[in-house]
Amino acid sequence: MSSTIDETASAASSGTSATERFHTDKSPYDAVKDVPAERVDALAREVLDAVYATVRKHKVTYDEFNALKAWMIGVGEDGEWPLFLDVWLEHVVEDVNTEHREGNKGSIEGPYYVPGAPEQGAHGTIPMRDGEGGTPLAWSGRITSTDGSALGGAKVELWHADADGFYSQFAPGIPEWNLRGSFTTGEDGTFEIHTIQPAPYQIPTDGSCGKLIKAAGWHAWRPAHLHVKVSAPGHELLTAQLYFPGDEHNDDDIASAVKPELVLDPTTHDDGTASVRYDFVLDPAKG
Ligand code: MBD
Ligand code: FE
Repeated sequence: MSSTIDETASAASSGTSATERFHTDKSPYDAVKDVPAERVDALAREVLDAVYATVRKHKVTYDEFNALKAWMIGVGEDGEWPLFLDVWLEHVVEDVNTEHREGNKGSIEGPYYVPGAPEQGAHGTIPMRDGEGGTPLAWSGRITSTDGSALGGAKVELWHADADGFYSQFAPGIPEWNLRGSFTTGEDGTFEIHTIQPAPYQIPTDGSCGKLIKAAGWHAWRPAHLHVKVSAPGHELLTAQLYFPGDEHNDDDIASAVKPELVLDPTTHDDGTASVRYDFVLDPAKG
């Protein structure tokens, strides 16, 4: 099973899917139109000033300048701008946008979210294949507001890689909604989700992001992680990831997206399954 997927999963397929996904979901051109000119001017100028300082400091050569041009052209051709930006830039954007929160602060979304995952109710099993690999995981939790009140009708959208590290809709050969589900809390704010533990994830190494990683002597790994979007009426949307203790990449995530409060504390049982409790606190929306 994993060898079939290995042969066909590629940077080109997951990069192109992520780029198409972005066009579908994020109305990127409207967003560009809506950024005020003063912000564009200040941000573009300061980023360029930082680049000029680096060029002068290191006396960048024409070979290096042309390597950069060729590489940037390649990132576009591979559809890997979403991957590049989510791996190397999103974590700091996420930080500054959630630092005011009293509830959960969250983590990056990454390139592989798809809206509209099938609804499973308050207690349910995420869509998965017969014999889906990986340790079965039962996750129960409760969603409250910062004042402690239970949030009934709150949503947990969960998506994650399979035990081989592949995401449905971005690697070929996996059912459309595999390991993607939406759960809605009962009146008391609780939910219980049955899924499997995902594997550590290596970002595609055969595309332009992989070229950068190889050329710089970095590694391509993210620790195993569960992605969630948690939402409730009148509250700020929480985008987060949850991690597993002891993963060797918790301390050197290529995407710099691990926070200690997001590491789960699961219990392993004699039958080889695991269970965990993890709750969310949402901030009321401002204004
Ligand atoms: C992922 O699965 C991911 O979560 C991020 C942030 C980047 C690449 C792949
Ligand atoms: Fe991910």
